[in-house]
Amino acid sequence: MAEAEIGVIGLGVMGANLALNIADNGYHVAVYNRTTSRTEAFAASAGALSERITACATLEDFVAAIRPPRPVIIMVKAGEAVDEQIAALTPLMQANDIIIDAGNANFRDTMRRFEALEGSGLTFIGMGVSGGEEGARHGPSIMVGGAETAWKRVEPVLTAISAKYRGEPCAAWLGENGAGHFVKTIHNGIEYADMQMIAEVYGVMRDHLMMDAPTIAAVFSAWSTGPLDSYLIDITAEVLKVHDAATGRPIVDIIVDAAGQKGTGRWSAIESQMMGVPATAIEAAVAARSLSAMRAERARAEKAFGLPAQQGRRNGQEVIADLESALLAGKIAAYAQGFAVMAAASREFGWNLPMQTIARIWRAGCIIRSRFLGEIATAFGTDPDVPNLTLAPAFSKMILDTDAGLRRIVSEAALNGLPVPALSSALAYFDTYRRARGTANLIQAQRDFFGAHGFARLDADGEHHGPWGGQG
Ligand code: NBP
Repeated sequence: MAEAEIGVIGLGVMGANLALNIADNGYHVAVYNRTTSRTEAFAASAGALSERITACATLEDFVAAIRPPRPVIIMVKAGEAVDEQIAALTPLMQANDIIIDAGNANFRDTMRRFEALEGSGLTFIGMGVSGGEEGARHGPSIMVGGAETAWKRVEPVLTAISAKYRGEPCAAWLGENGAGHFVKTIHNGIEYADMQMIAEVYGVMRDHLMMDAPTIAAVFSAWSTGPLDSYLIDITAEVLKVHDAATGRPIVDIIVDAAGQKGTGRWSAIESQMMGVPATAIEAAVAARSLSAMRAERARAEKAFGLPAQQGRRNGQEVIADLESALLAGKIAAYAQGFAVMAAASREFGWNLPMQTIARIWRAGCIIRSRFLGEIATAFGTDPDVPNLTLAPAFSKMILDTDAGLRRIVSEAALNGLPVPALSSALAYFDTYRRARGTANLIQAQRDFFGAHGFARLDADGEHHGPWGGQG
């Protein structure tokens, strides 16, 4: 008998926890996984929740177990696996059933899938989910893209399983087709920038102030009660405190310094470039992960060049105070960039993305959750069309209060050869953005010289060419 109200395909880290979360919220859920042994292991470990879980060995049984119209969440590896699942599922489903891709899809794939399913009678939703394993189990942040009518049909279950910020669900419909996956991509891009800037600040404390991991942990713990209060600062303090059982050393000291990446940060950088909206802190963070992965080359380069001589250092407490400011100023620039990219995409794809809602549903459940996002939500509530977060009065004040610290840290790091690519690109972004008269006049002259591209004059309308003496 079909008694499940919803189905989940894919019982990896995210799917399994999402299914348990759904069952925990009183819904009967059918589950299916490509490898049946994983389905069996999942069913065996579900405990009391197993009475609301129907574990299925075949897709046919899975579809038959769900009451029509069926909402089915696909939570498998992004990319081809999703296309394969949709292809296998489509012939088994019927009109009005809803397929929800909840993985980290590239929003361009999501757009393509919307088109492919158009006219099939099936409804498609592209849904970004953030919060990792813990979030999936106890409340993630959920970013939905698709028809608003489709959202309305699944809103009760999605809001039930989502994180709550002071009782408010962190799940929302953000716009048509690829909107949800686009916003999730930018969320991850911002997450890359946040993590990179935290790592840079850690590097200054470790390699310049020569602090050990537990001492650095105490600094992050102290910051977590101030304006930097966030999940990422909390877990940074936590991981820095942990010691390896085998060696007794802080575990961060024995972890290889090569970061992995699955693509969402890179997609954020690519999309920002495609739209001509700079996201320099995100780009720097993606590039830093790529450079981190080049360990053998870096070791060779250190052998070849050595490290720069230290230029002396200021009082440690002063540096630490500046690091806190630097992190906050850098964070403001990174979020300003991420939100500007979303605003541009919203215009390009006609999504009408609700910026305040995005900030609100990121306040809990997701990896970048923070006090800061509450302030962003307030800023967009006051002025939804502010062109750049730094121009919202509260953030203008915040960045003016902190940019001197960022400037001192970037200078000190440069003098001492400490790489702070995300922080320095955030500073360069702010300095470029705040300067009315830039240097692109020279670029325009160069372009006109070699390519007759023309330029605008400050003192006359129209397009002009320079008197380059025919040397262009
Ligand atoms: P896991 O690696 O834990 O699980 C992968 C799942 O994909 C398994 O169920 C696997 O089935 C299934 N799968 C694969 Br791989 N290839 C398949 C195919 N060709 N057909 C059908 N199923 C296939 O991944 P996860 O961490 O749960 O991530 C799932 C999605 O959620 C991804 O898009 C990921 O980017 C996204 N996400 C992850 C996180 C996170 O923190 N982990 C957070 C937010 C979003 P099998 O058992 O048969 O191999």
